[in-house]
Amino acid sequence: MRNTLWLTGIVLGFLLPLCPRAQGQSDGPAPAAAAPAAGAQPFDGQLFHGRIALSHDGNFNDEDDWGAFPVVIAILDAFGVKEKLVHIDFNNITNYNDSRFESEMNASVLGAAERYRIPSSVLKNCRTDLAGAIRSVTESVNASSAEDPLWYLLAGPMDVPYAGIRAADPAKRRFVYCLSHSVWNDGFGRKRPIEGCTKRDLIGLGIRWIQVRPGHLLAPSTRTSSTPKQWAMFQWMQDSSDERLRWVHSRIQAVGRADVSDATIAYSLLTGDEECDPQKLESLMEKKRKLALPGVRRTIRMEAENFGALENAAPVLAGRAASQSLSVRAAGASKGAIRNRFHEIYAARSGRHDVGIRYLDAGGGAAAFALRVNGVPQGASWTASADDNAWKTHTIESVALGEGDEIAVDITPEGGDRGEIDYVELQLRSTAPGVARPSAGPGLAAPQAGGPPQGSGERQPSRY
Ligand SMILES: [Ca+2]
Ligand SMILES: [Ca+2]
Ligand SMILES: [Ca+2]
Repeated sequence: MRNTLWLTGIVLGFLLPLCPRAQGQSDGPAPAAAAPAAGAQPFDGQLFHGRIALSHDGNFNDEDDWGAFPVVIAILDAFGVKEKLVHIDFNNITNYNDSRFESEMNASVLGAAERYRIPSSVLKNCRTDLAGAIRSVTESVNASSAEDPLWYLLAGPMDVPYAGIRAADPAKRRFVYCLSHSVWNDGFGRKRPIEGCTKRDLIGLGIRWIQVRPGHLLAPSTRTSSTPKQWAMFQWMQDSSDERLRWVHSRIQAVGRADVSDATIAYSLLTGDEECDPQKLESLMEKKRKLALPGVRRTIRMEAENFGALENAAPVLAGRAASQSLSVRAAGASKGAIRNRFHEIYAARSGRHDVGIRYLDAGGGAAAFALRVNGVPQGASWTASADDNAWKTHTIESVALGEGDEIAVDITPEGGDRGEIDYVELQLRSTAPGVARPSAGPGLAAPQAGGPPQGSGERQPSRY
């Protein structure tokens, strides 16, 4: 075992470039100004815009991908977009391996590919052909354009995606959207047995990062088991007349608990709904109900730690107190800022938003904050002067914001209060009149242009 690990380490040393350890001090240039406007609307209920790539572990640490991977493929099948798959890397924990985990993951991937007719040419097993997996990522990125973006669903650690994207043409990377839901996969969080790249490393390469909420509703379980009542939420799958779904259920059972939270990324990509649950999967896969189009998302949370440029500011592991467990703090006593281009999926391309900035009022000083859009100050600046060490939201109402605009928050530390931001959350008030929206397909709800937006239901911001 030790020899195997040692050998693996040698091989990986050649294949995987070292990640820069700069945790956001200055992550390269801000994302490019030009925006492929259509790229922000991946799916209109009928047509999918671009190509899909998947990244999964499953060979170490956690069994969940054995069940989640087949569910992802079943979701893509149910939406009729599985032909858009161009790349799948799996078993992608590169510096450790458990051979029992590896063979279970192989069974899930190969079994899903056979049942759902996924061509073997897109399957890249990182255990047997790591170089080929990385090359496939690079080729998928290089084939990207505004007309044909790549949607890369990251359900494992960042190392293989990083290696593949880093080797790709820098000019193509902005047509790549990386979606992730897990702090652990993102390279942060509680004790990780593996060390590797973080999402900051990927963001530094110039891709567009889309943070998906964790997907707890798809994981009715503890870390090791589910109760009979929790398993019952997936009973419809075991009882299905579709042999494929019964097999998917058997793969979830192999995990030992009902945790398919990785699948929340695919559901979110195709619906704009970040709160998938077993009932919604049943409606989609078993009852085959047409879903309402997401229209325009009313609430969009942009994590501070995902901003393209962190100037004199760095991510801080803040635990449960912060959304996605991370916040951003000025790196020293001098002024800092976070800046990002607005490229979120299913967002209004132009509209007015109430912009809420979640910040910590740390003791020992009154840090000051200010919001700018395209360099223009929005509302008045404010200070964290109560010194009660509480997280608060400062809202600036009715800010005009469109696709590609640059959102910035300036941070001015004072004394012991360095100025700390968790996220920037947008609440849509109205879309701009005359904004073109895609037309609805048969049986789908038509999204509205102008006036109050349609949506898949207002989602209250939640702590997670
Ligand atoms: Ca995973
Ligand atoms: Ca303070
Ligand atoms: Ca955060």
